[in-house]
Amino acid sequence: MSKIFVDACLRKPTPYTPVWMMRQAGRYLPEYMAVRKQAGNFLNLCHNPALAAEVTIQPLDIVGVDAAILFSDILVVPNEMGMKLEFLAGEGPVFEKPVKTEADVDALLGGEEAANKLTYVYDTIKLLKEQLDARGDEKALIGFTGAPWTLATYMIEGQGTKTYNICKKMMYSNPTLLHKILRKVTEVVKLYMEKQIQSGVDVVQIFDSWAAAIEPSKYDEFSWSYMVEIAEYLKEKYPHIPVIMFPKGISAFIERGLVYGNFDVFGVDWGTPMAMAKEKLGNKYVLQGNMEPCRLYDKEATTKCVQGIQSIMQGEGHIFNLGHGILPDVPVENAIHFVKECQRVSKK
Ligand code: 1CP
Repeated sequence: MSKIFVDACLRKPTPYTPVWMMRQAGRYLPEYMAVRKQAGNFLNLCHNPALAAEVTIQPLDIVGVDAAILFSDILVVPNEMGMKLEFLAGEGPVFEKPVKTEADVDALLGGEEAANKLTYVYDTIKLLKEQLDARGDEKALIGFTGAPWTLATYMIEGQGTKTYNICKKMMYSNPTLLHKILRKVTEVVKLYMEKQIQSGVDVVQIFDSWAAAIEPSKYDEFSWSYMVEIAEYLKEKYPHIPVIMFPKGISAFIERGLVYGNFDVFGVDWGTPMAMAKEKLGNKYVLQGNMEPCRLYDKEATTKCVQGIQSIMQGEGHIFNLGHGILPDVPVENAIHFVKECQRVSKK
């Protein structure tokens, strides 16, 4: 039996349109909170393969999604390149010493040396593969990375930012230094994704969550070209593994920068009309998305949106998802409702 999610990524026929949710393993689930408490904190949870595997599987059983996404975080990569990282309660990730100079970049571990430090991620994947195979329900496992640009925003700013002023100052006044950072991260990410594939993930997704921070004329240069390079490296070596690209917030220039590249699925954010994405990209890529995550607060609003997306995509070249991550205060029963509705309205 083949996995419905993998089939959909490769545009093969499926009995219904598969569905998963970005950030599906997380704080809206009381079961997740219990395991995080047991781990002590978020990073300990990422470092503990048995517990990370447990929370990866939770949404399969509780919410009924068709694919599991590896439980980890995009920021383990710069962390293992040598940047000390903490997740502060209520504030999010903080790097103790942001990258400011060429010497700071040179001091970071690169390539194999950094990728080899992420053994706890590969161990989690191996454990998950065993557990998913034993279940026999053919749910796929998605591996992931942050895009080099999105990772660089945290490395340069030291934390989440609303203005991106420190990295944009670098973009315009010292682009060579920004490229040096992006190049070093790209080389680690290529090997990191390759090792995730070798450990057993079925599909990989590249999250460019902060794509919209870059002005359209600079997007290719500072983000998309690096993402495409990673995708092409992986597709050349592992053509059977689908690659999903998720550049969030670029609907204004979706067709310009994004009609090339060797990958399989394009993640559509909630600000992009699905009909427009279909018209511009639907012949080339399977589209994933794109319900506005806050619709999950209301079941009727959810059903309406799911029906609307279905009427556009009609079960062809589509994967249901949210247009960004689920928020922590969404009732679990509403998430279950979303998943059931996607599976119901698309049933062939
Ligand atoms: O308190 C907690 O338990 C930590 C909350 C949390 C969780 C559950 C963080 C902190 N990361 C995660 C897990 C996570 N992060 C996953 C797991 C799998 C799943 O989706 O279920 C994934 C794929 C990520 C990816 C991630 N981390 C992204 C890209 C996706 C997106 O949502 O745009 C980003 C930007 C991060 C950074 C991050 N991690 C955590 C926080 C609070 C942040 C900062 C977000 C910000 O700057 O606004």
